[in-house]
Amino acid sequence: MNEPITPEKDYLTRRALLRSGVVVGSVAATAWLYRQFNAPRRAPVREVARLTNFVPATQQSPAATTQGFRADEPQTAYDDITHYNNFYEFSTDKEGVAPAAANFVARPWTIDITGLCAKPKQFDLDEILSIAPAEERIYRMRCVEAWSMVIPWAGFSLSKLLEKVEPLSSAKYVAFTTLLDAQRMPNQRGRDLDWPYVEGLRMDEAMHPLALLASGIYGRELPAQNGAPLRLVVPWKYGFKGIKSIVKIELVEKQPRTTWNAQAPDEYGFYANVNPQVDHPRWSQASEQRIGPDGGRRKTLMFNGYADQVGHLYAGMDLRTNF
Ligand SMILES: Nc1nc2c(c(=O)[nH]1)N[C@H]1C(S)=C(S)[C@@H](COP(=O)(O)O)O[C@H]1N2
Ligand SMILES: [Mo]
Repeated sequence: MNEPITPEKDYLTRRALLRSGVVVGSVAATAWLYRQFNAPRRAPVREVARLTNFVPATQQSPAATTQGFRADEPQTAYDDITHYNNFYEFSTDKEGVAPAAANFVARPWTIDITGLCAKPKQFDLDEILSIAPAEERIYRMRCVEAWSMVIPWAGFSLSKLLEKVEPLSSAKYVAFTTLLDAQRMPNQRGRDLDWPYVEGLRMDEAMHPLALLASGIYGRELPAQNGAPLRLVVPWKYGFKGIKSIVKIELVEKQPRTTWNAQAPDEYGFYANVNPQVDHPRWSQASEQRIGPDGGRRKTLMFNGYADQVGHLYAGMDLRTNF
């Protein structure tokens, strides 16, 4: 997202441009279109298992919609969700992430939960997955680069995991860390970011029911490129807050260092709440490109459309300074 990667210019790759119909009619464009349509299809993703304790949105209460758990909008195609990725540990090329992550195996896996809590513990993946059923949660996802998707995640509220370790009242923030293993995440050999990737939330944000610990997409396990085996999804914030492949969660007193904020503090805030009124220094945040053939350009909504659910968390805060 920082130099030399220029998202404003590159956020739609040629294939995404084609799908979104932003192609101008001309002889050259026609020839190019012909080549694109006859190009081999994307490599299929490595098959991932169906989630065993999955609860589809259709089996949930109607209240799920008003609570924000179920966006009533066309869902982005699985093929786009799994081939148009930001996951710099594998590649800085969005369509290069899936092939680079194809051999990543997310088992065995543990998550350490430490810091200001009564019962710190190292959890095995299966132990975490058994805490609660994997509920389908259909969220809008808005990347800071001004593109968006609608993704049917599966998982449960992060609060359910945090409650297990009994946070102390002195815990004001939650800090998350991605796996550091250059053998398995090859682009960690380079210096595109300061590894490992780290993110953080204020305690009340982390405890909000919409903050999701995601283990799946479309009723199946998370593919590696989407953050297997467990990642964070915070639908009212820019996508970079949704840290992938988490190995450590720490309860802390002070606001933790976070990767993109440390990389470019005037471009990526700690809060990173979606806000159409606060532009990125290099591009507008007023609108976004929905990925997919019928995606189109649309206005960006305050808190990504979740203001009714989360607005109160920021009452009295200056959202220009705390961007
Ligand atoms: N560890 C890690 N987590 C990450 C990233 C990353 O590069 N590394 N990219 C972030 C960004 S910028 C976005 S938009 C989302 C993309 O998630 P997706 O590829 O599943 O759509 O993941 C976020 N989480
Ligand atoms: Mo992003």
